[in-house]
Order: sequence, then C-alpha cells, then structure tokens
Amino acid sequence: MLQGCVPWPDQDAARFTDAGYWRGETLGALLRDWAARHGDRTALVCGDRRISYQRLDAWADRLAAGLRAQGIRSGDRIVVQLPNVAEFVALCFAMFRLGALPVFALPAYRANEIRHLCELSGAIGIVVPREHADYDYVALAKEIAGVVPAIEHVFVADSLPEADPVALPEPDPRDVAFFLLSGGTTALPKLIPRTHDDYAYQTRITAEINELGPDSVYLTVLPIEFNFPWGCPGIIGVFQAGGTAVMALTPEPEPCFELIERERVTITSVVPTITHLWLEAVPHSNRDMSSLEIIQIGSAKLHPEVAARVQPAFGCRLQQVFGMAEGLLTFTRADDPEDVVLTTQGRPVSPADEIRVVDESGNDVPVGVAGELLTRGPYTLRGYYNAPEHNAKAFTSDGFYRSGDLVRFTESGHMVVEGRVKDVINRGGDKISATEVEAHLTAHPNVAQAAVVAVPDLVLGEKTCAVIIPDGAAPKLPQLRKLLRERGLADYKLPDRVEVVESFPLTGLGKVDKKSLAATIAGGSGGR
Ligand code: OOB
Repeated sequence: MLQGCVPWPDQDAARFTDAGYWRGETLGALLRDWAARHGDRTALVCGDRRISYQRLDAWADRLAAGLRAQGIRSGDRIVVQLPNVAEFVALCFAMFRLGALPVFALPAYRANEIRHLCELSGAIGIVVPREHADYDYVALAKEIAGVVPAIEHVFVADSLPEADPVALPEPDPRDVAFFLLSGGTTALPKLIPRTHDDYAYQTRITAEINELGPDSVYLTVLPIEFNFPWGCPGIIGVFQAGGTAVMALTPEPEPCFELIERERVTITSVVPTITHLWLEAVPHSNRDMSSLEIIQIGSAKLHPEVAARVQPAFGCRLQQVFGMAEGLLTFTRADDPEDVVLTTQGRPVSPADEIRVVDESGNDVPVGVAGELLTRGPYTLRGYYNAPEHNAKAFTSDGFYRSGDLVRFTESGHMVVEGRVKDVINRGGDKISATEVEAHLTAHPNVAQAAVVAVPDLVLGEKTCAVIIPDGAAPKLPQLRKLLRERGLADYKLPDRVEVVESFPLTGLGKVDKKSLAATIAGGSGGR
C-alpha cells in the first residue's frame, strides 16, 4: 500500500477476500467489464451529452494515456476540484487505470483548503473547471501552484490531455484508488485513503441493498466529491448495476425536478436541507416525478416530522442514510416498518461491519444507552494518510475508528444518532471544524479569544456562532466574515452569527465548556 497509509491486517484482508467482499478488482478494470457488458447503454448524462459505457471506457483510456504523456505516473497525487460534470468521472477512471490518485476537493474550497490539500497529499497537479458558479478556479489553481512548489500541472476540465491509448500495468486492488476528505475534527481536513477493493465492495453492497439494475437512473445532486453521491451506491453503484448516472449542476428544486422527469430518475440522495427546499417546491411544480423509487437522505439529522412528509410528497420510498467518508454506512431497508424508517438511521450495510457503542471510559454500554460509535470493517479505513499522531487518537489499538458520533441502538438493532462528542458543526450536512474557524478568528487584532459553537436552525439544522472575547472594540459579523474570506476560507465555514462575551465557561479540565456555552447562546442571554 502507498507509504503513509495503514493497511488492514493480513488476517482481516484474507477474511474479506474469503467471504467474497474483496474481489481483487480495480475500479479501472471494473469499467472495462461494464463496457463489455453494457456497451452502448447510457452510463452518464451531463447536460445535453449522453455518454455510453463504451465511450466512457474509451475516454478514460485516452485520458490515462494523455496524463501519462504529461509525466503523471502511478502513485502521483492530483487534487481534483470539479463540479458535477462528466469530466470528473472520466478523469477519475483514467487515474484509477494509471494508478494515479485523485484527491477529492469540494468546489466550495478556496485557497486555504486547496493549499492544505496540495501540501498534505504531496500533489503534483490540480484539476479545475474553466468556469463555474461565477468563480475563477483557474486563477485559484495558479495562485496555489505559485506557492506550492510541488505543483507542476494545472489542468482545466475542458482541455484535459488525451492521447492514443497505451498498455498500462494493472494497479494493486488492495492499494489506494483515491482520497476522500474527512469532515474535520482537527483544524484542517485529513485524507482518507479508499482502496479499489474496499470501494468496489461498498458500491456493490449498497447497490444490491437498493436493488439497482440496468433500468436504475441515479441523479447526482450533492457535490460529486462526497462519498454519498460517489458511492453509496451513487454513481459507481449505479454503474455496477449497468444503470445511468445523471449530473445535476445545482440542487435547486426546479432544475432537479426537470431532470427527474426528463431522465425518469429512479433514485437520488440528498441532505435534510435540500429535502426542505424540495418539499417546499413540490406543491408548485407540475413535473412528473412518478419514476422516483427511493430518496436517500443523510449527512445530518433528519427530523421525524420532515421524514414523514417525504413519501406523501414524492410518492416514493424514503431511505435514511448515516454515513461518513471514513467508511461505515447504515441504511434503513425496504422491509423496515414505517416507524423505523422515520425515526432511525437504519443498520449497517455489511454483515462484516463491527460496531461498538462505548462510554467515556471506553466501556461498552447496554443496548438502548447512548455512547460513542466505534467501528471497523471491510470498507472502513484503518488510518488517515500521513497522520500517525492523529491516528493514535482516532483509532483504538485494535483498529476501531472513533467516529465522534453519539448513538444508541434500539432492541430491533437500528441505530439512532443522538449527537456527537467531536467539535464539529454540521451545517446542513457541511462539516465545519470549530478549531479551524477559531484559529482564523483570533487573527483579528480585536479578538482575544474565540469559541465556535453550533446554534439550532430550522432549515440547516445547525448554524455557526462565533463567540468572542474582544480586545478593544468588538468586530461585527461582516468584518469577521470578510477577514475569514480574505484568509482563503470556504464560504460555508464563515460564521452565521457572532456573540460577544466577557469570559468562557470552563470544564473541570480547564477547557472551554462548549455545551454550556452553546446552551447560553441558544437561550439568547449572550450579549451582542
Ligand atoms: C457523510 O459523510 P461526512 O464524512 O461528510 O460526515 C460524517 C458525519 C458523521 O460522523 C455524522 O456526524 C454526520 O456526518 N452524519 C449524520 C448522518 N449522516 C452523517 N448525522 C446525523 N444523521 C445522519 N443520517 O455525511 C455521509 C457519507 C456517506 C453517506 C451519507 C453521509
């Protein structure tokens, strides 16, 4: 495995192979196999373009050869920051064939995050769109290339290098295929190595659970770089079944409803915030959405009252999904009773997923009691890339990943997310590290100390509140947002609200007591 990654122990790898979970196939070889089986069926729809499996396969070969001619080799990392376009898919498969490793970057990322990803991954290139959402991504990539010496290439999506296909050695299926990003408990995102074997398994099992077949049509609404749309079952899962993936450039209701009608979409995945938007829009839309069979909702808490509106509004099944880029996925199933679908986040997708729920001392708690979720299994990472110190804390000595989520299990074996122990704000599914934002806030000359906490929000679930202890005249919200933007932070990380206090409540250990702070703020007694 790539140096800096933590492999599964040999005996686990053997067990996953014997059980048929890991099949020793690379994602690049899988596309060849799908092209042989589904040939001229449509793999991808992007705007007016309809791309067959055969064409996607040939395109990936040409891109792989083109990248190789530019000097990209097996093991090289490239930061890929693209919206939901066909080029992302073709490029990833080209890189899988080459053994080069895409590092998935969200389109919302700005200089601060992209620079960090480039440095952390040791990338030698960046891929960006020419134009997207009124932002100059090419300028951003060039700026980063100017300050990160290792970056030798800036590729633009509309002019990716292509060449006549060349024979390439097959990468090791047990090795990394690409990097996903962690939701970030530490100041900046960490890299999650996902292997060919583990991701092929994840997409296959989730496609099976949802009974995807050649007639399945998946609508990609969330940013393609998220684990959820990419492979839960998402795009790769619908390919596994010989179906079609349709790209949406925006999660706005009307354009999505139009695509659902036009392409006869059968399955999509969204976050609760988008669910709200769509539910509001349905009564005003006359689009025919009768093709929809499943709407998957996850990434943040879905309230049972909202959950109950989904089936009546869309005439299709709701599936609650709990997941993480690190691995573990839990789904509700077609045969679950209604109350389970409305009030729980389902159960693990693999029989080999191991789950522990533990108290603060690390002891298992009884069924029904909330505790921290620990997990290990055939598609859950064993370590972040190049992060030995963090790994020592984030994993138990026997390889369980500490999720930072507070969950409880019902007698029926279904999981309910109760909260979290990690210092993260979940803003409509976007994860924001409090530590990261705090560090930037204290760069303001008039901010002595800062603590970032979540405040409840009807639509987003949570919003970000920056609580500051000023030094002199306290800055106002627009000034703080401007500062953070100038420091190269993605927009979704900017605080929604600021509160000024004289001191922070402390825990017995002398750390800021964020629970109590958040409660005070939510109670409205914090001064402005
Ligand atoms: C998904 O992945 P990430 O990596 O952006 O975030 C993971 C975290 C979880 O640890 C948990 O805190 C939260 O997001 N989360 C949920 C949830 N699903 C995820 N919290 C409450 N209810 C849920 N249903 O968010 C992700 C990855 C794959 C599939 C779905 C979601």
